[in-house]
Amino acid sequence: MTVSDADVARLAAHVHKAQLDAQAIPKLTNEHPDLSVEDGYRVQVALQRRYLEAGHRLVGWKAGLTSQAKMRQMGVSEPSVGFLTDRMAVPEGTVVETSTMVHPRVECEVAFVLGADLPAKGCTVEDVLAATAYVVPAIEIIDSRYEAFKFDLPSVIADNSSSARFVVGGNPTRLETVDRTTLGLAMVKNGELLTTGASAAVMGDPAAAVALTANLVGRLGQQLRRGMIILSGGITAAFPVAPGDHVSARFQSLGVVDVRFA
Ligand code: OOG
Ligand code: MG
Repeated sequence: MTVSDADVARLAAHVHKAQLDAQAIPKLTNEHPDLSVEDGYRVQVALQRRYLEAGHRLVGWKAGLTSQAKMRQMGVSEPSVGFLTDRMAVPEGTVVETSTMVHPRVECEVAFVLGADLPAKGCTVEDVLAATAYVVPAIEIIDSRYEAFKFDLPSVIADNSSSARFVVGGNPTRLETVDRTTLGLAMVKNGELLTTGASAAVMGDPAAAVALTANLVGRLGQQLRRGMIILSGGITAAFPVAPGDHVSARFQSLGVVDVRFA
């Protein structure tokens, strides 16, 4: 059964409402078992259009499921991408209201800020290195709109790869001054160490995840542009957060980024 344009529009409206209301819905493939990865992206593009029409601005993109830890946790074996808007960006120091999300989780990532456009096709790690102005440490706050945080690849793509909020902080750092494959990370919640990791967990080199994002976004007819921020994917598994929590990502060389929840 093919997924019509009318189905895509209806599914995008359904996911959009779940995002705005912070209400869990069944994953889309329950109702549309034939929903393909490509259909998932059709829904995501329609969802993006709805946000832009409501006045939100596109500020970047994220790679999802780029580490073994994330793939294992979510039971999905392929990366995905999602778009980032100005309203998802949380300034460091603000307190994030968990009640605006269904079941938020945090993950630590290396964020790339682009000083030049990336090619939409055939993008390589070398292209990413040449186009990156600097990197900063980031905490991504993800929130699946699906019941019990359970999904498959087409469904999670339709839900914008669980994008919800993101916080960047620390020290803007030139990429050539760090070893992209060994950068260490400690993730701390309420003063206690949750886990540790290294940047190599993301495809051996987070810049490879940015190149992959450029190519996937290119297939949507869009492009990673100068000035955009690109989240390269969670290094470790994601952890749930609750009101009162304080989470820090302490990155070797890149510094610390913090977020609090209410
Ligand atoms: C999908 C989004 C994954 C990452 O960094 O791997 C993601 C999910 O796990 O809900 O943002
Ligand atoms: Mg992420």
